[in-house]
Amino acid sequence: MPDGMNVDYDGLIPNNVDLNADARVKKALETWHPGYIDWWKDMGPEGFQEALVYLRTAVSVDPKGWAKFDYVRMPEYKWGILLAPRVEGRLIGFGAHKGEPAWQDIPGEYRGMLRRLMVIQGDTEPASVEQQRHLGKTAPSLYDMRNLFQVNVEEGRHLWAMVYLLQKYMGRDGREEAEELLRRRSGDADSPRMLGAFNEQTPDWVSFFMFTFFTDRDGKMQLEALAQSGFDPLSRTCRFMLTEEAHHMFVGETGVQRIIERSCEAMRAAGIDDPTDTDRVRALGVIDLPTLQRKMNLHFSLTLDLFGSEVSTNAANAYNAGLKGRYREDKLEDDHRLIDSTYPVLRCKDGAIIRDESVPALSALNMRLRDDYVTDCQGGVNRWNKVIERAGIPFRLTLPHVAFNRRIGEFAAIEADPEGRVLDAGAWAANRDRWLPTADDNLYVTGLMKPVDAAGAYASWIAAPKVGIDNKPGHFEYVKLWS
Ligand code: BYC
Ligand code: FE
Ligand code: FE
Repeated sequence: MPDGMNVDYDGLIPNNVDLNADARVKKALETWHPGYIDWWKDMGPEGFQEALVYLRTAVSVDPKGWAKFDYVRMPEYKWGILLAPRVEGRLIGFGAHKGEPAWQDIPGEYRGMLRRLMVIQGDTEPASVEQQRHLGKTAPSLYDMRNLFQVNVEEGRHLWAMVYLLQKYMGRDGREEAEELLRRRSGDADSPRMLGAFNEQTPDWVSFFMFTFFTDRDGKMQLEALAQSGFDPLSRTCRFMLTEEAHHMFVGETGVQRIIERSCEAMRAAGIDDPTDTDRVRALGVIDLPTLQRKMNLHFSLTLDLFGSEVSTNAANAYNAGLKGRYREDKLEDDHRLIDSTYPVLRCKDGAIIRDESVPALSALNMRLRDDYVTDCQGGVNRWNKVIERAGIPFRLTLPHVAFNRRIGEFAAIEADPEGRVLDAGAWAANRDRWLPTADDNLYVTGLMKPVDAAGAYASWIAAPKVGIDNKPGHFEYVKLWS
């Protein structure tokens, strides 16, 4: 078997990194573990710590069959350290060290940069669990509740993944950062999470599905970029995380799709031709499409901020150092150094949005990753629109312009409408409620969030999934609440 295929599943910390042979790191992780469990009990899914949840646990990194499904109490979930198998002879694929053997240890000069990347990545994982901790109480079905908890335990495992790297490769600094990751709290005034979107609330299930579609997709893009890393343990870690991330994206895309299906079906049954007749649509107990559009505008724009500034020396440095590549760097055909090339960047000049063709490609890497992200999002939106189209409803969801509602980067200082027209403050204030969720929208959506906990039953506003998890039948009890 190639290195890394054997998973030691019997110890306290399942792993395929031979922890037993690494007493120092094993001890550091075992010391960190109780604090993690305390954090999980305090900040993890509220009210469901005793429930038996039908979860998949990674027991192997073999692409065919890495997961085992079983009923587990979440605090007893086996959070393990799993890296994709080592590729013999792997070379650094980009930057100043292109063509050199991938590093198995941290190159001293890049310690600070790597530590920052790992800490930021690690910080988002527990943040999302904190943001979602109240949602179990209003789950629209046991199926959805189980998917929420699956996402939550895997985000917990992603924290473990970064903590392992910090503790193994960053010594004492790494152990301190690992403690800090358990100390910060999403939305806390004194000790918030590091990135903006991870301090926002996820107050209802529409937000949850939008978050897993849009924000977990930033996770996918960033992990893809880090999977290209010349620091091989980071690359292998991210490659395995990406296999889990696929499910998070599935939860988001199908969640929104099932909302759309249900809304369209109810509108048709009631003979409603105008999908913007919000009062009539809401009277049916389903979510009107304009509200979904506003929720989408919010989560898309919040997530775009996670790509950092369009023009960034941090991004250029990380690329040059061989630490963070482009999306699918290994599939791109160019010199992988980007010394003399440029990349077109949307910029804000004298209050107008222009396309600047002269930005050095190295400085434009955040913009490029964001462009790849927008393309990836558009694919999902097109699939949602197919559902609306098939139902014969005259409405289409659209991604707002990248300048809309931004707090980071070129457009932070201006206001723009969803078409990308720059607005003065008065025009923004007068129209904001057409584009972002209103107090009334939130009240309506919150009012729909009534728990449905009979096996096989679904809330009024969401369709049943086409197939069950692990091919289970429709009435399967995904969460045993009273055991
Ligand atoms: N909020 O050069 P700049 C996931 C700071 S999601 C607050 O423009 P850079 C997940 C920045 O730190 C993926 N501050 O940006 C999803 C810097 O400050 P310092 C998470 C921000 O560094 C769902 C200054 O502004 N992983 O996994 O090129 C559920 C100038 O920065 C923000 C990663 O992000 C912000 N939004 O790019 C669970 C990968 N943006 O250092 C999990 C690791 C920027 O000058 N992180 N700043 O004080 C990175 O690659 C980069 O740090 C970023 C920012 C892409 C985030
Ligand atoms: Fe994650
Ligand atoms: Fe995720």
